[in-house]
Amino acid sequence: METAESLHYLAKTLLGNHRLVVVSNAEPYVHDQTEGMMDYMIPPGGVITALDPIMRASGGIWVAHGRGKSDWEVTDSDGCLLVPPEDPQYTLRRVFLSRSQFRGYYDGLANGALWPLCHTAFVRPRFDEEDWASYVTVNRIFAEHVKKVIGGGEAVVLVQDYHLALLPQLLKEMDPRIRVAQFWHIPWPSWETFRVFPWAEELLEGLLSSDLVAFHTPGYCRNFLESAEHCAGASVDYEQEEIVRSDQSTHVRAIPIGVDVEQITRDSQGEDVEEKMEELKTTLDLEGKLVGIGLEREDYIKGIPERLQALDRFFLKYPEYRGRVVFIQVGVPSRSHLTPYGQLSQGIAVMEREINERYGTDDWRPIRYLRKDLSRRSLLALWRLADFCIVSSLHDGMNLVAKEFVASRADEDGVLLLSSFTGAAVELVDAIKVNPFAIDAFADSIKAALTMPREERRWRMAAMRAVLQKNNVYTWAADLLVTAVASSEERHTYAYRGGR
Ligand code: GDG
Repeated sequence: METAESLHYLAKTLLGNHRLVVVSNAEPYVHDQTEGMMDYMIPPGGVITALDPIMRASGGIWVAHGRGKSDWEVTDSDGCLLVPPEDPQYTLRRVFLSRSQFRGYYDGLANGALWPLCHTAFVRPRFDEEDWASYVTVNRIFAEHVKKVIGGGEAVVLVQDYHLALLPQLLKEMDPRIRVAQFWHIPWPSWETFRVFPWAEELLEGLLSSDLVAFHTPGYCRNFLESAEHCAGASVDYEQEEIVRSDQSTHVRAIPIGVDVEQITRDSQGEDVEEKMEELKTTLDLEGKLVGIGLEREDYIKGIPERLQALDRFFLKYPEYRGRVVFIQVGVPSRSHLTPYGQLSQGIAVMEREINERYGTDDWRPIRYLRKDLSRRSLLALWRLADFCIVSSLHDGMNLVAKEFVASRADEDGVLLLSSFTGAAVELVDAIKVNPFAIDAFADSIKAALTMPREERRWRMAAMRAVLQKNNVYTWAADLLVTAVASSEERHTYAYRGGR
């Protein structure tokens, strides 16, 4: 099992004289004022947790879009600052994007087209020429920044996610010696779905310039290999998971992201979390109740309406649980200015009200919906209070919430109901699998979770915790780095030999 320290050592040894550059849309530190004083926050999420230690180890450079209100007050004229702010160890270089560039590239192409295209959630992608033009422009802007930070030296560049698919090609065109790996955090669709994307070939061109393209699961890798074959006419070696075009080869690998299990286990047992649990029991009226939890960004891929439908069916079919079960749903507002997200939010509010009116009584409300971003401490407290946690995504690259819930349960109790359509389901085989589209069976699974004997809950949770310990977030970062370096070495040897 890797640790932050072993990763630190590995990064130093492996990188040698190479600069490490991470490029992502989201930045690891966001600056804003709190009560008139300069302050910053670390946005939640696995990518930052995983990559921050390698960056600290290598003293590398992280290039990301600066979105904080006070971001530009703390940077130098190149948009750079040293982070973490109290203990500077690496450079964050902020990319400035105009409002219209951001709207076209991020809201339009990334979240209005690629996000629904890659997830099977039956939301129609929106393809707009102007959004594509912004996407191309912004990818070029990012490439210029990376070029400046590398300054002609040797570098390993880890590109993150679907916002920056053209970056590998742009970087290789600037300097073929740059080693590039792309990690795609969301699913890759079947080639028959992907081929409707009007710029399918251009997007693949961009990605196939990488030495390595990595995904969370072997299924997404397979889809990507097939897309390269059918949509870009590449020659694919399925056994070696390698794509060959002219004199270049690209490795494709499944490198599933993990969480920092040790840290979450420690934090979740802290006194502050226990105090929070007591507070929540009172404020949410949970004393003597069976508690369920759901927690995510309000996104149509997360299956929140389907979950509410299943709870509705559960209270209808199993009236003996009325008055005894409280389901807490945390829905963090997300992308709410985009039409499908606004509609989702309104639909959820209606469902919540209807269920509470249908079954609720003067002293019992079945659904407690918290529409806000909670503190880490509150999240841990809620997971620990839960008798069951539901992750019912219609489709999800990995889903870190499922893993974090398991990591927070050092008591080896609590039941995870997990959608079969998440990347996490490939590893967490001891969760109760649910199909969020099959409402009646989903309702029965909630009943099964509530009646599961303690011994079964214990062995299932213990088995899932063992899986998480074996493949934690540092293992992910180490695998990504090792595979990126190995892939680029092979590609260079291959090009040197003039291809096959
Ligand atoms: C994408 C892919 C893939 C949530 N609410 C609050 C909060 N969170 C934290 C969770 C978790 C993170 O946000 C969400 O991560 P997920 O993986 O569940 O989902 P996406 O945002 O869709 O992430 C996904 C991931 O990339 C990584 O590759 O797993 O499939 O879609 O860490 O704990 N954190 C705080 N307050 C909240 O209210 N502090």
